[in-house]
Amino acid sequence: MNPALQAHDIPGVAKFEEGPGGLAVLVITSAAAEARIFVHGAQLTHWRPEGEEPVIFTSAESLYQEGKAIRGGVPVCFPWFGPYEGQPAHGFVRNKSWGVEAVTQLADGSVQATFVTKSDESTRAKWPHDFVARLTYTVGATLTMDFEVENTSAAPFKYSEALHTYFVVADARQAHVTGLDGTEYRDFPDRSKLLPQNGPIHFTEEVDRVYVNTKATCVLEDPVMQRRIVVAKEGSDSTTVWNPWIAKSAALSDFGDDEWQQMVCIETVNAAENSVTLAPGAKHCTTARISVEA
Ligand code: TA6
Repeated sequence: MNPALQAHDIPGVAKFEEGPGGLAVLVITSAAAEARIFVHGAQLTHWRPEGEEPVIFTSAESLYQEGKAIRGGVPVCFPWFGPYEGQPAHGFVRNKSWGVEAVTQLADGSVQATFVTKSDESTRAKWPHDFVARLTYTVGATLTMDFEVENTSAAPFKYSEALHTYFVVADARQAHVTGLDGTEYRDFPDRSKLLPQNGPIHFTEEVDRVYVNTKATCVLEDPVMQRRIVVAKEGSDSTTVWNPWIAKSAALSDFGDDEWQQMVCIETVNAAENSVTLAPGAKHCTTARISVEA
C-alpha cells in the first residue's frame, strides 16, 4: 500500500487497504459505524451504522477500474449531471483517483476523511475551466457528505452536480419515497417538461426523475426492513430519484439483472435550472446528511 496513504491510517479505526481491482480503499471500523471509501472517485461504497444493516448499496457486478465509475455507493457527478456535449454522462471526476487530504477522528468518535481533485490539462480538454473540488465524509451514526467546488479560473463557470447515492432496500416494489409531494420534476427521457409530484413516489416501473427547486428532506420508507432512511441536504435545489427497473438493469453490464429490487437512488443534486454559477474565487458546498430511523 502507498506509504503516503498509510500515513493517514488511524490504528484500529481507519486503514487504507488494497481493494478490488487493486484500487486503494479506506476501511473505517469505528465504534459508531463502518464504511469503505475508494480513492477512485472518492467514492463511498459501504456505510453501516452500529446496530443497523448496511445502508448504502453497491452492485455485486461492479467493475473496479480506472476510467469507469464503481456501480453503486455514492458516485460524484461533476462538472455535469446527465449528458453533456456527447461526453460520458455525469462528468469525469468519478472515473479517476482523487488525492487524500486528511483522515481524522473527531471528539464524538466520528471519522472525517477529505479527498481532493483539481483541474489539469486533461480535464480542461473536456471542460475548459479551472477548479478545486473537495469531498469530506463524516462517518458515524449519521453519514455527512460535504462536496465543495471552488472556481480557480479567472472567469465565472456554471456546473451541475450530484452526490448520486444508492440506498439498500429489501424490495423496491414495497418501498416508497416521501418528502417531494407538491414539487415538480423533469422525467426521463423527455427532461423538457415539468410534471407535478402528488404524494409518495412508488416503484412500479423505471423511475428516473429530476425534482427541481426543492430543498426538501426525503425519506426512503422500507416497510420490509422496518426502517426509514432520512436524506437531508443543504446547498442543493434538485433531487433525483432513480430505480432502473427490469429493462435498464438488464442493459447495464455492471449491474445484476435483479439488483433493481434491492436499491433506490435518492441523489443530492444541482442540475437543470438549479445548475450552479460560480464567480472567480467563489466556492459552493453541497451537503447530504443521511440518517436511519426505526
Ligand atoms: O441519476 C439517474 C441517472 O441519470 C439515470 O438516467 C441513469 O443513467 C443513472 O443516472 C446511472 O447513470 P450511470 O452513468 O452511472 O450509468
